[in-house]
Amino acid sequence: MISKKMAEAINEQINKEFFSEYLYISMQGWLASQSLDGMANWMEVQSKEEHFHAMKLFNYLIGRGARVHLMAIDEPTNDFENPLQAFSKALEHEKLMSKNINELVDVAIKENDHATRSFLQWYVDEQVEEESTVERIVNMLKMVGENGNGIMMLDRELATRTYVAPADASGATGA
Ligand code: OFO
Repeated sequence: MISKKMAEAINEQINKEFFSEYLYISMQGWLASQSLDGMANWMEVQSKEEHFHAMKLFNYLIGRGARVHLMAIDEPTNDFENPLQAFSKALEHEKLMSKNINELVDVAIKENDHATRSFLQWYVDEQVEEESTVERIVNMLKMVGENGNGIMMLDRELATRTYVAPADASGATGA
């Protein structure tokens, strides 16, 4: 049986993952309002990944015999000055999520919960990938600056991203 402290910490992380989903949907909406449909698509896929992250934790808690306690989701930022600002905020957010995951691992270590420690490794690895993917986009946006052609080319590239449910579903439903 999972400890009360560990279950509470995972419940909080579920809320943070749902907030991430919400934040990326808000960025999707703003980018779509700027006719940057490729970037909006990228954010939509990102939001689905966050939904998966939340549900994977949700299913893990249930599998360990704990109760899931869903909490209110905070309102995300809805307006951005430009695509660079939106993606920079996404990068800042992913760095915060990496910190949250590390803190969750710290709880698992303190609670001597090897099963949760092992389960969380997937998130540790996922965060490394997420940070580097968003950082690449931020760097490209910095490179193109105000150049309309460059923005359009990047928008076209980001239109190709598709959502693929991770193979290691651990009982979570993908989308
Ligand atoms: Fe992109 O963060 Fe979830 O874990």
